[in-house]
Amino acid sequence: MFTTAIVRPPGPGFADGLTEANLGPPDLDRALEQHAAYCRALERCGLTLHVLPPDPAFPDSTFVEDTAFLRKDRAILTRPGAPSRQGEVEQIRKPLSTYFESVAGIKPPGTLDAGDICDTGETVFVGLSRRTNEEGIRQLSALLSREAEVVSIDIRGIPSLLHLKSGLSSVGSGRLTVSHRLEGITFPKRFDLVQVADHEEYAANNLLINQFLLLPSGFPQLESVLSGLGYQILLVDMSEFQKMDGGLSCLSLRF
Ligand code: CIR
Repeated sequence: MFTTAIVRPPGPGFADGLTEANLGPPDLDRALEQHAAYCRALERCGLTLHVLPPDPAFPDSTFVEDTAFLRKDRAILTRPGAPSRQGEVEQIRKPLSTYFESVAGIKPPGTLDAGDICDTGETVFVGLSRRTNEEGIRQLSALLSREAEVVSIDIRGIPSLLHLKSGLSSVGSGRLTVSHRLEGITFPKRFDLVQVADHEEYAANNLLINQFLLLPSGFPQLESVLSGLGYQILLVDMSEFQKMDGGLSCLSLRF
């Protein structure tokens, strides 16, 4: 069970963040409304929110998920691959230290964005991406060696896939939602794959929290498949975050 989430609303410079989405500039007021609705959905899942103040110095800092990987009783601070985002990590250390006794970290020359980490429990898939390098994955594997198998997936040659989780989510019980962009990847047979239609690929990033599955709104095909599988779905409008290459999961750190 998750009990808590760290979130950070977008700040005034939100539109200055990194993006290759080509969907036009985001509307900050709308992003703030969407963020507030996202927070309400997390609360509906039973989570208590720890809300950090927006930080104008870091336009991408609303995407808190990328700065840390959290598991049971341990936290691992990442080292984002984009230099403009590396300063976000120190700001997450303090709040995490209030919840976790052990806070480890990825060290140079390793880089790791937690958006590249898809945790299924015993197996942790990690994207070798334009943000996460081999050394970052090696350090993560060493830190997790006693508790999980780390499987690296090379996504560097896949266009328009920023992070592994932009195209892959674990929705519990060994089930994964998978974007067509990952079709060349072979997953271990024990996983049950739910393929996400090409025109709905953004929804391959979703979030299972306790009894609910948070899904971006506007993707009816996947919504119908997942509700048919018995998931209780909460829809969240993510349009302004999508414009900044952000997936639904990246707006929170859950534990
Ligand atoms: C970036 O390019 O770093 C941000 N604009 C978006 C990060 C999204 N992170 C995620 O989906 N985990």
